[in-house]
Amino acid sequence: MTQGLLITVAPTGAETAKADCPQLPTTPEEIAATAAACEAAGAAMIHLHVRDADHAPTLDQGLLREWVAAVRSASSLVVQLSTGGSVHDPLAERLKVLDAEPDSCSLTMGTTNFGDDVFLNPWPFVAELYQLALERGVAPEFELFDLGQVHALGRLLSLYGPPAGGKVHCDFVMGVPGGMPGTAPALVAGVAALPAQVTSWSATGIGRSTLSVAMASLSMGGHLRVGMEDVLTIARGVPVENNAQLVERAVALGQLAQREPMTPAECRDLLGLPVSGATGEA
Ligand code: KMH
Ligand code: ZN
Repeated sequence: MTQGLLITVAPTGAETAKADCPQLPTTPEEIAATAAACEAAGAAMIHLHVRDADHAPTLDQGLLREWVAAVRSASSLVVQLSTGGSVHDPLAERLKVLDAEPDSCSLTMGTTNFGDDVFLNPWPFVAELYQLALERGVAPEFELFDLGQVHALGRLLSLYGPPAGGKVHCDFVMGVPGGMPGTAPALVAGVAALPAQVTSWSATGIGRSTLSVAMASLSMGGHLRVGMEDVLTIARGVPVENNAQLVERAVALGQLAQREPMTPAECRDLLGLPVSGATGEA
């Protein structure tokens, strides 16, 4: 039996300006259309960063809820809200993201230099966010930007136990200037260091590391995250047209590895979420 392939799409992020990339989805209407197209292409989960009317990153509670509703009305995708936000978002606002009732949330396991900025994730914040996710039944996806964060995940799980559904899913985010490189040896080291409680993992490579990380992940039985949060070119000098194009490429890579895309219901099972819990799912 072949192992299914979870494809998560991260369509927007917090770093790219709409003015620099008009095809970046930054409105509820564009995110709904993106969700539908990416689900049709083979994605099962969406990692969302929300933008305001000026296309700027925001953690406004009303907009978070509006974007979650937009995705749920247009698709069955598992909705993961970013709690990372932008490097400028205060920790207190990042904790409130869970009030918007996503299925899943990102949870970064430590502070990382992020280009010229700092992506702040002090231990007390990580622990509080995890306990909040446990209380709310939100499935965390542990984001791992470097090897130290892989070890921090083991510490978190031994202190507070696994998520409510018993599944531990994490995602290697590689190639960020300041984090681990987007290379096969780095991924091999990261996977070797995963705590025993981890039940599934995916990987994404930023920028030009996207393909090498995707192929390394597939070769090790991992899952994939793709999307315009992480890469804006489909080949050197060729801009991505839309997020579905990146999902289609991930599906094609998976098929070469004899991995068929997971459905959103299969993704819910992978994350330990109730399978019938999502709006829009039978
Ligand atoms: N935008 C980055 C500073 C996450 O979504 O949780 C953080 C980030 C991670 O993208
Ligand atoms: Zn993100």
